[in-house]
Amino acid sequence: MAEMKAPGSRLGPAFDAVIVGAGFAGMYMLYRLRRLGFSVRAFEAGSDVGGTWYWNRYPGARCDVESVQYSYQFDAALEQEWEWSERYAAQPELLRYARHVAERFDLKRDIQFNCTVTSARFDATRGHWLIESSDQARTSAAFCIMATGCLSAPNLPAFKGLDSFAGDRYHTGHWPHADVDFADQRVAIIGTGSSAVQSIPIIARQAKHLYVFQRTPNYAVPAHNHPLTADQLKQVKADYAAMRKRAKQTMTGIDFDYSDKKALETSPQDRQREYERRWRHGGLWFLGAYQDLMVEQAANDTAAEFVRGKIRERVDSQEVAELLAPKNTIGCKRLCVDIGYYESFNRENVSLIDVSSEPIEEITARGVRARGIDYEVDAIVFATGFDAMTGSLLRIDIRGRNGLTLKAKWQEGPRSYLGVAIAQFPNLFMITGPGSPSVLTNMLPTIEQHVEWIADALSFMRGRGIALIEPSGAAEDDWVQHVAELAGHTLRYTCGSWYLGVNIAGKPRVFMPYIGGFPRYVERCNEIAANGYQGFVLT
Ligand code: N01
Repeated sequence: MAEMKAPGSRLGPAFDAVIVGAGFAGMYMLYRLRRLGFSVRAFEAGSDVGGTWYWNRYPGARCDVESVQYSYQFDAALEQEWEWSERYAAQPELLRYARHVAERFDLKRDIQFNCTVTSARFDATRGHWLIESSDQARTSAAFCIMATGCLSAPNLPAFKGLDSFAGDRYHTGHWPHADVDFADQRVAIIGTGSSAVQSIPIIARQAKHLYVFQRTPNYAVPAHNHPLTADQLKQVKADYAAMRKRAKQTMTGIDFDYSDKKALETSPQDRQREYERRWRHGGLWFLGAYQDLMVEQAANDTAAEFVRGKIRERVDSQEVAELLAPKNTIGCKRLCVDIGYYESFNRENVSLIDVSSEPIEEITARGVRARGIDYEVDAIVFATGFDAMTGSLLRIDIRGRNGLTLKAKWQEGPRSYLGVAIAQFPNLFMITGPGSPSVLTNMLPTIEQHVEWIADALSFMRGRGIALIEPSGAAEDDWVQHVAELAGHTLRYTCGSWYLGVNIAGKPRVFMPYIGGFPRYVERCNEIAANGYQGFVLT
């Protein structure tokens, strides 16, 4: 095995910190630690930076948070020089942005690409981490920082006959880098989550025929995407600092107009007007209409019925519209933001196959068999989502004190302190781990907050000669309980979402993200740091 050593480090670990992943989280962590004078190495499975936006190249992939908000804010010059072209940036532009950041801050010299970290083990004798990767390399670091992403372990369900299919097979979360052209092809797409909602309109325009296999319909609101004009960009750039500040005061870290009114205290006419106004504006903003939408089922029903009405208006066949109209709580699963999704089902070359009551029977050499019918296709697109939040961590053999595996520790669900550190795993940090707001917020500010908090902790330790940091078992227990208690007050328990791990066979049913909102979470993190890292054991 190759051993990588940092220059001049004969006794200690090769690096002060190893970062796993070079998406937006890993890139900023690298930048921050390097500026503080730590020696750092990042490992990335892909051949380039970008994380989510490197892997999710499926047709139509784009962000559902407005580009000007889904961007770094740590460097004012970067913010001013980058020009977003559209309200919601598409994947190629987001990837260009990631590459620009990497180049601008000369990050790539400390990133090892095409290198999947396979194991990370805490060596208690030496007090550091031993990290191994797929290319047989082995290194060591005082700190191991997981920037592995929340939605980066694709889920490919074990369909019977999966490997027998003779045509082309794709997963939206692991899309090929070469162009995929579905012209003149018969295509099946399995799943109707955000990835499918974005890709279906485009695949439908290319393919000879598209069969959409839907198990659960999803709510989608229109994006009303548009190019950003020079004037709009100028206004945003003049207001960036204030906008970021406003955003940090909202639950989601997005500068939205969140109403403080309640749907159930508003007349049906006013409610309809407000939903209509938000529908015309477009995007996730729709769910900010009333503060009781995610707490009171009756309030939620009013928004859900409004969207169902819109689906009936947009889809010509009322039979298809009824199948597409979700019956569950709106916002329980992640709300989708669409560009022409429902209208795709008005096309003659698109068929909706309802597999809600009878699961897909099998994948055959020639296609998909469902409800006793063989759908012969040239290609199958699996838009079947991810083993969210814990998948990317548990696919690495992570071992803490006394050889304790993370898999064993998290057997009944993820346990952490602040979603950033884990008892029995000293000097291991997670960026946007389970137990932090992460996927319920705008990922970029959330990432920045974690990175800065971790960097501050490392500086604090260096300044005081502290070698190890890890949460106490009691602090972790309290946090896990707090996260669960908060989640119990929302309607998000009412459906089988990936937030709860329900989409993965055998995964414990635990609501993984922290639902108390970004400001409250940040305040708690800051208090803990200000109190000398309260709840952590420092050695
Ligand atoms: O995955 P999903 P996704 N048989 O888990 C179906 C983010 N994202 O990749 O609901 C048949 O939402 C499954 O059915 P069901 C965003 O946070 C963001 O679309 O389990 N169907 C479901 O329909 C999002 O929430 C953007 O009944 C099966 C689908 O596959 C998250 O990523 C864009 C099945 C999976 O939907 C995940 O989205 C894209 C089976 N055996 C993604 N197994 C933005 O806009 C699964 N399904 C930024």
